[in-house]
Amino acid sequence: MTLNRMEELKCDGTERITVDYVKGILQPTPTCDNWDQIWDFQARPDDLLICTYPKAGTTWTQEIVDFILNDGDVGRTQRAPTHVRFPFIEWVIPSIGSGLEQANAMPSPRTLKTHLPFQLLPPSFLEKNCKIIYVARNPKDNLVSYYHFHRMNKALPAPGTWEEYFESFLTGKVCWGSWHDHVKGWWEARDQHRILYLFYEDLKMKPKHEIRKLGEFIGKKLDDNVLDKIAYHTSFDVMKQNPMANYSTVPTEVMDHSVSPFMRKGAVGDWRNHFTVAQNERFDEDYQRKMAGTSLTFHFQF
Ligand code: PPS
Repeated sequence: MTLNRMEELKCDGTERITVDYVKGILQPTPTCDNWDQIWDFQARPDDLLICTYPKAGTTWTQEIVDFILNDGDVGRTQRAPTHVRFPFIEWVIPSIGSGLEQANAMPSPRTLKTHLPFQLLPPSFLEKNCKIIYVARNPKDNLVSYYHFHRMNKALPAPGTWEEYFESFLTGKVCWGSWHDHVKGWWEARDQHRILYLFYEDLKMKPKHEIRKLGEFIGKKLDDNVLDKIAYHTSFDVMKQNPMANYSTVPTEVMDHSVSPFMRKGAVGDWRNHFTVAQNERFDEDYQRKMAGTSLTFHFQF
């Protein structure tokens, strides 16, 4: 199966999107077609950017950040769906619009989202010294979540079988490229820029501690009442029921939650329900090789 220009079809609601490469990184074709404008994106000094490899806990972090910025006010965080509150700068769905247009029209201070690897981050974010929050998730759960997301989201190519997708992920032949390169690239950059590097598993294990850390980075002191409120409203079960945070407002022709809900399991260790013993061994051997020499470590289960 070749992923490049796999289907010469637009995402018009019935067919899958096509993919192509930007500087060696696989991207949806509309992103490739708009790459010059995305690269030239003009950040503003008070922009707050949330950056992740896809399915690492972006939406969860966006919800927490919005709650912090709005002092725990539920009504204000429910003013619009996540993708409106946080323009996704490299995202273009021909039938819906582009994150770039949305971001350019947004008044400051802006909250933005990207999945770009560090080397593809529009340079303006670093030139303007913007605050960036990076969230990483252990790759086994990240892979499983991404696989199910491909199944339900027509704005990504069809994943193929589980076995095929497993290989695509390991070889980095998925949109936004290799997980290993992504997490390492941002990890190495964190000390040179205003980057807060967080982990999905920490958010899960000690949510209030991580929410407080986010508050400090953003510059908001949170009292215990607000902290409790944010932890409650950003828990998996509550977010799953919140139409402004669970992507149910996206047309079914793009995201079909009956195939797999966006808010699927929200767990650490679900990979054990998917990986065979042989796949796990192959994954671990590949992981040791690709992650050798980095100080990054992950929790794969509790
Ligand atoms: S995306 O499409 O890249 O923006 O997706 P992203 O938001 O990064 O990842 C979606 C996964 O995060 C889970 N999620 C949560 N887990 C725990 N707690 C909360 N509050 C929460 N919100 C979202 C979501 O369920 C997806 O993971 P899986 O494993 O598929 O359930």
